[in-house]
Amino acid sequence: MASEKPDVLVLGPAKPTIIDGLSPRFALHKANDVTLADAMLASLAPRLRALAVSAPPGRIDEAFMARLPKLEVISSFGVGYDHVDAAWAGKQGIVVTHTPDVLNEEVADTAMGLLLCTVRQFPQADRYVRSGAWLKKEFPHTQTLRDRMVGIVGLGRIGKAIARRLEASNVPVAYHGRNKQPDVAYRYYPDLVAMARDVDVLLVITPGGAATKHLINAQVLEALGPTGILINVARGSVVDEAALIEALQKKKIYAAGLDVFENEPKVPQALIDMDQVVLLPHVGSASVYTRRAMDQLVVDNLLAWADGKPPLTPVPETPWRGNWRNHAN
Ligand code: NAP
Ligand code: 8YV
Repeated sequence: MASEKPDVLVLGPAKPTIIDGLSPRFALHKANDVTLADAMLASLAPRLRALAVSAPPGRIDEAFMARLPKLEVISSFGVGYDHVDAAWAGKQGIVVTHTPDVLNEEVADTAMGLLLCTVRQFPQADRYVRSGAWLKKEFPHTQTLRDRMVGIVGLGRIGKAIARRLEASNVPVAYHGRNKQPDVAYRYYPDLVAMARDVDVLLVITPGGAATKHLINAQVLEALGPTGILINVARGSVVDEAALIEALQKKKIYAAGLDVFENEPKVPQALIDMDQVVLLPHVGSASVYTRRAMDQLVVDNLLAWADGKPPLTPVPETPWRGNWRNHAN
């Protein structure tokens, strides 16, 4: 029997902040991924108007959304929403929301940590102490940030938070994106290969998806050169992983620090085997504090929807047009 409360399908793990925040107002239905949601859709689809995505649960594509004729809102966890076909949703009047800004500082901290670990080899130094090698000789001296310029690929909300940290560390910054930003003093490179040639570190923090797929390819890595370092905190899809492995193996670049991978959580053995690579398991935003703020924003966007108010953080492809599709309040 249909409940008085509006139905919400929660796709992904049942996180306490999301479940506790939504339960008082909504009748929740939970499925860990889109495949498991399948079985529920037969009965839910005709009346379901809202999805909460608590972690990327597989692709929320046209085929999935088209089965939900009443769908009005998808409140998705994470600033990146490459798992949702937002362009298609926008054309149907479905609003997609995400969780920008609340994670900027955390991800920027992670990017700086990963950069320092890669340049100064802190994980390798930690392993050195634990293995007892220090008892025999001093840890070899490392590369430094002192003589390096960093080229940020994607100077958006998070990119700017990273740039501020680099400025505070007296590290010169340049950036590449599709557009020159009028209020930004860092040098702009419309040509990514030209920037790769001029800088010593490429730090990638663009969105994922088709538009950025393999933006960092063999040519860019070649231009970065044998002393160059690649840091990727964006999406695995942005870097051609096979080309990166080859560039590292053939010493065409010096080192890499990676938080994201093409086929997560699978990391190619070739990367695991290389000592000049620092690997993190996609932990850019993964502190208890920041993840809670992201979860809360998932909740708050749905509460806004339930109250007939504008979404707090819609994605650009689904801008607020003044009313919710099918809304009856
Ligand atoms: P944002 O504010 O939208 O910034 C994205 C930047 O990328 C913009 O400066 C944009 O500049 C540039 N860009 C977009 N498409 C591009 C393209 N095709 N080629 C070159 N540059 C392009 O996004 P944000 O909030 O900073 O987040 C950025 C991304 O970081 C997310 O989408 C997500 O994929 C990733 N992320 C990863 C983690 C993690 O845990 N590792 C955590 C959070 C976010 P133009 O428009 O001028 O091109
Ligand atoms: C999350 C992220 O780790 O916000 C993003 O785009 O990549 C991260 O903050 C990711 O959404 C977890 O699935």
